Amino acid sequence: MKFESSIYKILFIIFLTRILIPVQVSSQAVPGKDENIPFLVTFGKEGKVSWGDDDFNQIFFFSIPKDFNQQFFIRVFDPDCGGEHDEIQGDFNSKTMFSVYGGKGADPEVHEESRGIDKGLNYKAGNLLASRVFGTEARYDNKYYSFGPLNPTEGEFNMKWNSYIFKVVIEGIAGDDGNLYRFFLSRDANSNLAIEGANAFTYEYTFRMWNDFKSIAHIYPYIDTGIVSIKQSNFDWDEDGTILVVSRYKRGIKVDISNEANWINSQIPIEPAEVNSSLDFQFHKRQGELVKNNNVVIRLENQRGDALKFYSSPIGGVPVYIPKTNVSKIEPKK
Ligand SMILES: [Ca+2]
Ligand SMILES: [Ca+2]
Ligand SMILES: [Ca+2]
Ligand SMILES: [Ca+2]
Repeated sequence: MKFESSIYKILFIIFLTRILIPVQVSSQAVPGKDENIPFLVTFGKEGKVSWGDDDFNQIFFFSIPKDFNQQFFIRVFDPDCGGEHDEIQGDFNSKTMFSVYGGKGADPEVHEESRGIDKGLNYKAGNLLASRVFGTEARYDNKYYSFGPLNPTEGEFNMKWNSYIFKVVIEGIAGDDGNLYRFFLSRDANSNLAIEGANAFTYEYTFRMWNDFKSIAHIYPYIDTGIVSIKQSNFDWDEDGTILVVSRYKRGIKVDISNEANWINSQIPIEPAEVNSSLDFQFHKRQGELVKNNNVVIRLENQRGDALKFYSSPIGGVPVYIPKTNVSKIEPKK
């Protein structure tokens, strides 16, 4: 019996390890685990904005904590545009350029142009560390390509976050098809091994919704000190259900939504209780007739017009609404 119980213990520990480790590892996936977004998307520049990408480029930032002193890799899943996952228009003819930048100019907190949201500014600021153009390539279809090895100190150091910042610019340089892809920030070239304390963020998010009714996508903007209101803008939502804002304070505020190839914006007040935490923007799909292959763009700015970041792993965790009625419920019984 004793022997049996120790076997069960070992099995139980293996079971726990299997469950716990992927949770930690997947936090380095971009889009992140809590976002429940299947893919990022970038169309070739000859495409139509009505397919859901307003500017044919996307910019993501990766932060590596200062105390991590090994080489790392930025892995791209399905970087090609063809075969599985991608959105065809006629024949597959899109070419997508992925470029990794570091050094002075890369950090968007210091260099505003690096954010890539003010048209005409040089979003390619920084040192080009690696670049590759992908067309239709069976070799990378449904597979990873790894940029690197990269040294953390090749990034631009950010004092506030005590991290090195890297930037990846994704451009649809030719064709009209949609390239769908994801990232994983890894310690290893050939597998997904998370870097503890690392994160990823963007200022303008262009992504694909799931092709079902039940999946809810999330993005998690961080509310920094001094923010009293924000303006959300969304593009080409195809009137696909509702976009809700949830926080510790908000049960779910509906925001104004776009339809076909238009930007719609609205203001959302921010309460002091929401500062220094993340908001949860929830994307709920319309029921009835399925809106297929819905690509959407979202961006936010604060009351001063500064863009807000969306983190793949929400800072402070996923916010949970605290109902005010609970306050009276926990009053002691008479
Ligand atoms: Ca593919
Ligand atoms: Ca095409
Ligand atoms: Ca792809
Ligand atoms: Ca759309």
